[in-house]
Amino acid sequence: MSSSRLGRFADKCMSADAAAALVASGSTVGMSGFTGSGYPKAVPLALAGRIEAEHAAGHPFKLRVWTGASTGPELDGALAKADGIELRLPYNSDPIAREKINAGKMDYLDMHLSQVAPMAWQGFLGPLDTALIEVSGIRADGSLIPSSSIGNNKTWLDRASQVILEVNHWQNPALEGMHDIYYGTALPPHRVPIPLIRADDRIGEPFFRCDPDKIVAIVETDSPDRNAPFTPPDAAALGIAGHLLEFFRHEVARGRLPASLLPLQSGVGNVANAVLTGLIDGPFDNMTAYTEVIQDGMLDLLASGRLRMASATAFSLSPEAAAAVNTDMARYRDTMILRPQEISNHPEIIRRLGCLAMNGLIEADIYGNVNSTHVMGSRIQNGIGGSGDFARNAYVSIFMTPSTAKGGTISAIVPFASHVDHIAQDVQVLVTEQGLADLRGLSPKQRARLIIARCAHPAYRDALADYFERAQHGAYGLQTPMLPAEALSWHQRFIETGTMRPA
Ligand code: 0RQ
Repeated sequence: MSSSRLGRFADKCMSADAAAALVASGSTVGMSGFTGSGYPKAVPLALAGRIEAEHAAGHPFKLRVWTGASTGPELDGALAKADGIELRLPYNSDPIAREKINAGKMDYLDMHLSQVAPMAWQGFLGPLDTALIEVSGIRADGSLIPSSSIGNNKTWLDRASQVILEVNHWQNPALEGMHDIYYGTALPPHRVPIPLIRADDRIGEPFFRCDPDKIVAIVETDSPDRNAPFTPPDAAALGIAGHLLEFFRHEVARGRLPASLLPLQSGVGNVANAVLTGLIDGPFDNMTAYTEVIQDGMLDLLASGRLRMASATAFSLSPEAAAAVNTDMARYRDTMILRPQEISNHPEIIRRLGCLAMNGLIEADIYGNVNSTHVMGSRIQNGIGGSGDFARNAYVSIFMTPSTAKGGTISAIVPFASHVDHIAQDVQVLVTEQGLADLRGLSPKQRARLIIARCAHPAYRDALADYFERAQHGAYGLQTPMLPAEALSWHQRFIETGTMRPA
């Protein structure tokens, strides 16, 4: 394997096992990785092997693992399977880790992605012992060429006591120059405005700075990023995309959006992908994206010429699209910018640019509160991710979902959300394959009527209308009507039923 990407640090080169031996039990490791791209692929596997061996010998061994967002099976899956994670932040979508979290075997801090780096600097998360970062190369001057995601890498490199680098030869050298690492953030009272006025502004430098004295190991790898393939859009996804395109057309016709729209933000998943693909056939040109992840649909939109450029913090591509981009990186490089997630998701910038935020959900209630994270109120699915950063600050905050889940047996529209991530004020447009509800300027009761009529599946519409009707005429038919099951506070239940007793 060529060592030309190792700069002057070739003597720090070692095996993944030797690097894993430098990580102490009980320590905190800040790893690279964001939605299946740019995560370290060899050292976490070696750590998992070491942890299993320690456990077999009767020695406890756990780590606190911080990343950008979700990663790949070689990191979250392997470490969770080995029962090696004491605490995980800020986002997870790995199925093994999800089971351990819900079983109470792993603590999980589900955070707004824009707040992770500032909170690390504020010190609330505790000290960071090791930064374990995938890069695509090391330059002669010691600066680091980032990989296919940026996430929190800048902060981990700055904050950690020691640094382990994985140099991944699979990543295309043409990635060099695509990144924009901004070093101007500070904590109050020293914060200044972030000088990013348009989605394609470059405000930083293309490389990470790194104190050479902190680098204790370099491990060479040659492994692809791993993301799940996208399934072709189904009828529900196409229906949602159709309603949304009609909405955008209408907003342009009314003069409320420019003809090139405003910078797009799109969440992950098949519905989001279908919407992006749908925009290829729409009338909008010269579009931009200011978002977290560049997924397949975004790439197709760039290739079509409809999208002029995309700013994000990571790729989130299917294996086929990742291979295609990797082969043709020089062509894509000038139309994409990858930034730290504290910038890609920064509330100040999202508000200034006026992003059009489009995110998925688990359930929405008839008043427009959205649950993005917890199935039946207590079981974590993934996490809030960047949806809160964008929903609160967007120009138009859109949530989209098929109207039913689990083969039609569950309505995605419910009387009251079992867990609320996004309050009604942060949910301006709700779309299902049934239709679109524009909730801007509407009171709770007006919202309820529109959501039931436009978004609910016909199989659940009557039951929801019946709930709303009875709630309006019941004891809790107030500003936000509810039946007693939802309306009674803990105190009232205690008093009225006597079923909740203090210990
Ligand atoms: O479960 O995989 O077991 O079948 O939830 O649902 O329909 O595949 O939809 O991939 O768009 O995910 C909210 C999870 C939607 C996602 C969520 C079950 C369903 C399935 C997934 P199975 P679908 P999607 C940018 C922004 C938060 C983070 C975010 C998400 C599984 O969009 O994680 O927005 N959002 N980040 O069956 C029971 C319901 C259900 C349900 C869905 N009502 N009841 N199960 N499911 N609705 C990205 C980042 O921040 C990185």
